[in-house]
Amino acid sequence: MVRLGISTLFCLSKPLPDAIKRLEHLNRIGVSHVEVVDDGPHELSVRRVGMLRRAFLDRNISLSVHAPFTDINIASISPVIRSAVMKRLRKSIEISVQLDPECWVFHPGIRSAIGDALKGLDWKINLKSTCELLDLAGKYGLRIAIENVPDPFPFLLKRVEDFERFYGVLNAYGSELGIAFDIGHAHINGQVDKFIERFGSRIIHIHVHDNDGSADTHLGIGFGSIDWADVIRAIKEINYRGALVIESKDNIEGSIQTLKRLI
Ligand SMILES: [Mn+2]
Repeated sequence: MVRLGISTLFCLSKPLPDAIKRLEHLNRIGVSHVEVVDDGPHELSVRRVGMLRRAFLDRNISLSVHAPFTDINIASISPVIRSAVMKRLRKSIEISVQLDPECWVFHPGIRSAIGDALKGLDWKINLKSTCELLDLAGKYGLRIAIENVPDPFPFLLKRVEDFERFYGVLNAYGSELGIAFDIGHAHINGQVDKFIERFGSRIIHIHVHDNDGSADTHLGIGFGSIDWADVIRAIKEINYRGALVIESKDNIEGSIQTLKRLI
C-alpha cells in the first residue's frame, strides 16, 4: 500500500506552528507522512524538533527531512564555500536524527561556472561530498537519498545517464545511497518511465507534483500534463513501499483527493 505524504514546501512562508496546524487538518483526510523542509523559516532547531515530534510522531505520522537547498552546492570548487555548505548539511543530518526520519533528501551539486576550464573537478567534488554525507549518516543509521533535479538548472545529476555514471563510480558506497525520485522533475526531462525502469530498486522516496513539461512549476496533481494513473501503475509494479510526498505549491487538498482515488 502506497502511503500519502505532504511536504511543508507549500506553507514554508508561514511560521512552523501555523504550518503544523495546517498539516494536522490534512492528516484527518488520509495523509500519514510529513516531509519537513529544513530551510528558511522552518530551519530545524531543538525547539522546532520538539514541536514536530509532538505534532506528528506522537500521532503516528512518519517524517522525512528535506535538506537545506538555499545557496547549497555540494560540488562547490571553492574550499571555503564547500566547507560552509558541508557544515550546514552536517548540522541538518545531526538534528534530523532526532525526528527518526524515514530518509534525509538532498540535491546533487551544481556545475561550476568555470567547469569547462577545470574538466571534471565539480563532478569529483560532488562525489567526495556525497561520500562524506553517507559516512556521517551511516554513523547515525540514517538513510539518505539524492534527488533527481530538472533542466534547465545546471545541476550535475538530472538524467538517467547522469545517475548511471554516478552510481558506476560510487560502487560499494552506492548501495547505501537511495534515490529520492522526483516525478515532476523527471517529467520535464521526459524520463519518468526510464527512471522507474532503470532505478526501480534504488527509489526509496518519491516526490510528486505536476507541470506542463516545460518548467518546474510544482503544480497540484492533475493540473499539468503528467499521466498520474500511468505513474501510479508503474510505482506499484516496482513494489514501492515508501511515501508519496506531495510537493505541490497549491491545490493541496485537491491533490490529496486525486491521489487517493489512484492509489
Ligand atoms: Mn522534489
